[in-house]
Amino acid sequence: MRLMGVVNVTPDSFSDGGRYLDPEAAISHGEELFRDGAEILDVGGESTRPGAVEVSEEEELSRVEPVVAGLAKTATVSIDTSKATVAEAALDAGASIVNDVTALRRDPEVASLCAERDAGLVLMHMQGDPRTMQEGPSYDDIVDDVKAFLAERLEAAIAAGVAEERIWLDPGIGFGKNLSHNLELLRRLGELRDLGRPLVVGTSRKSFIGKIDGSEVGDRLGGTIASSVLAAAVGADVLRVHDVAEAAQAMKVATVILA
Ligand code: HH2
Repeated sequence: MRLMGVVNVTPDSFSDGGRYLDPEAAISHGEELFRDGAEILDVGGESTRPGAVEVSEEEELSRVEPVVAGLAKTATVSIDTSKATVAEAALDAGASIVNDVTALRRDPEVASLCAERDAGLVLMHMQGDPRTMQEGPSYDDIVDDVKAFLAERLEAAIAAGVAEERIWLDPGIGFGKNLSHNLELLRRLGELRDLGRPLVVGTSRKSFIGKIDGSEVGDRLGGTIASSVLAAAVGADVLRVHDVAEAAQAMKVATVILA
């Protein structure tokens, strides 16, 4: 089990927007997450929360580049972007994984870039796009549909030259899903193991937790931990979290109990 710590260099991320917009603040936050147990630091310069506005390439680049450069000295860095230009600059600055929440649909060049540079690639499921994704999401069977999508995107990435062993898959908790979709995906996560690739799962502070207990975004640590530990128990390999110290402790205790 690996932890991916979230480093958002944005003014508007749903849970920590504006806190780490200054590169120095973002770097020291990432270093703290590394000390707390994050093996991977996921640096992002564009929010994907429902209704988020897109930022220009230049703006996104100027946010993430110094932070990637600063953190790549310490940890494995992934760049949370769906733009090949931003991904390329981040790889140049020392990142080694591209985390594309659009799974190559926004910019297919991301695949050839990862192939050329032998970079890791995270392909995530999302129904619709961040502007519209929460407007009545619907599926025949949430797990079968997500699985078919990820299988198709995995094939597309391989066809574009990305080595299969470099690809991780993510069901995209909260991306074009209602509460029962999110819960069913987490419950039946193990079915996605048939795809044969490591699974990344991000439940951290997400609104499905608030829908269960009415909690505000800053008060969802318990729900984050519960859902992360259960996701790990049913097959997640990488947990993408904001609160790395707490997730690391929870995982350590869960692992020792189950050993
Ligand atoms: N969730 C968010 C962003 N990127 N990437 C992957 N692979 N999986 C996720 O579940 C995922 C992701 C949303 O969280 P956050 O980065 O905190 O918010 P924002 O998009 O508002 O910056």
